Amino acid sequence: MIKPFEKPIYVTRPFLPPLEEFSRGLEEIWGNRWLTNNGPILKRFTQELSNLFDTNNLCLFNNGTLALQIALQGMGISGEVITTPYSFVATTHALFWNKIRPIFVDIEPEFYTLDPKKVEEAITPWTTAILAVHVYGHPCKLEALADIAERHKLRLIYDAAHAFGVRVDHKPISHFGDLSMFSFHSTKLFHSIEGGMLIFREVGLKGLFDYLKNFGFKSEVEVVMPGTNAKMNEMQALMGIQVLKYLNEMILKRAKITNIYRARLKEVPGIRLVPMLSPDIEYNYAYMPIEVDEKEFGMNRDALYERLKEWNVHTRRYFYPLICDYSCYRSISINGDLPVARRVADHILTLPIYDSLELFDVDAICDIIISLHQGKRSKTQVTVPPTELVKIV
Ligand code: T4K
Repeated sequence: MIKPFEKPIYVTRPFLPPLEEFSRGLEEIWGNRWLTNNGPILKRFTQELSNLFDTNNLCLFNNGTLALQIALQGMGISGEVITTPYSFVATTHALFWNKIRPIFVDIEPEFYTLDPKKVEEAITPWTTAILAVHVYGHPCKLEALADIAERHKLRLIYDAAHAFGVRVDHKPISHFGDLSMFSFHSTKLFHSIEGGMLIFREVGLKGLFDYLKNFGFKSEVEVVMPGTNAKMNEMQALMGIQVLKYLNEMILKRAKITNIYRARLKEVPGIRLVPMLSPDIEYNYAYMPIEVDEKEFGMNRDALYERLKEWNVHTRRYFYPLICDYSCYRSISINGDLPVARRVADHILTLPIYDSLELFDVDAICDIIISLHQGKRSKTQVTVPPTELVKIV
C-alpha cells in the first residue's frame, strides 16, 4: 500500500528530556515555592551557561526578541543600524522598538550572512552599529565585520539566535563582536521552552540589562530606568538545565541527519547545498537549507514545498519573504537592490532536522525529493508515491 508519512514530519520538533528527570526538577520547584524573579534554578542555569561560554558577562531573558531589544536599549544604539533583510522578522523588530532605522544590505551567496562590502558602502554619519545574523548558525564574516566596525567606530552586534553551540577557532561564537543574542525558543537546537541570552564584552552592561529586564528596579523602593518585564522563570530555567545535558548528543544526531541529506541530495540536479564550512568552525547543524532551481529540478521551490506536504513532510521557507518586503517595513531604506537576498529568499527551503527524526525517515524524505525531480524530468506526473520509496512511520 502506497502511503505518505502517517504522522506529519515537521521542519523541527523540540527536544524533551525524560519526563522523570523533569518531574524531579518540578518537585524542587514545588519545594522552593519560587517560580520567577531570579530564583535558585535560574541562578544555577546562569552559572552552567557561564561555564560553557567561559564568561560572567551573561544575562538571561524570557525570549530572544526582548533580549535583543534590551541589548540595543542598554547599549544606547540609535540612528541607523546596518542589518540583513534575510532573517526572522524579530531581528528588525528589535530595532524598530528602539526607534532605530534599519538599513538593509545584501547578503553573500554562499552562507547567506551579511556581505561586508555592502555593509561598508552603506555607512553614513548616522550609522551607529552593525546588526548581523549568524543565519542557520553559519558564522558571519567575523574578521571583515570586526575590521569595519573598528575603522568606523561602530558597535558590532550579533543576532546569534541560531548559533548556540557553534565554535570558531575553539572559541564560542559569542567571543566575537560586542554582543551576541541567543534564542532558546522551542524550535531551536537548544531551548528552554522560550528564552534568550545576551553575552557581551563590556562588564558594565550586566547591571544595566538586569535593571532593564526587571522594570528598572534597583531596590524595593528605587526604579532607576523605565525597564520592562523580560525575566526568565524557573520552569524555563529547569528545562534549559535539563536540555543542556543532551546538547552534544543532539548535535551529533543532527550531524548524521545532515550527512544523509548532503550525500543523497548533492547530485540531484537543481538542488543546491550550502558549501562545507571551513574546518575551524564547529557547527551545530541547526537548520538544513537547500536552494531549488526550477529549470534544473523540474519544479520551483513553492511547488516542491506544496508537493512535500502531500507526503506529510512540512518544510519551511525560512527566510521568505525578506524582512524588507513585509508591509510594515516596505517604506524603509534599502541600500542597493539586494539581488542575492532576493534570489535566495525565492529559492530557499529548509528541510526537517531534529534529534528525534529517524535516519530512515531522512532517507525517505530524500527519496521523495528525488522521485519528484525524476517524475518532472520524465514528464510523468508523480501523483502517488512509488512503492519502493514508501517508509511508513
Ligand atoms: N532572531 C532570529 C534570527 C530568529 O530566528 C528568532 C526566532 C529570533 C531572533 C527571535 O527569538 P525568540 O524571541 O523566538 O526567542 C519560529 C520561532 O517561533 C522563532 O523563535 C524562530 N526564530 C523562527 C525561525 O521560527 P515559526 O512561526 O516558524 O514557528 P512555528 O510555531 O511555526 O514552529 C515551526 C515548527 O516547529 C512547527 O511546524 C512544528 C514545530 N513545533 C513548534 C513548536 C513551537 C513543535 O513541534 N513544537 C512546538 O512547541 O517561528
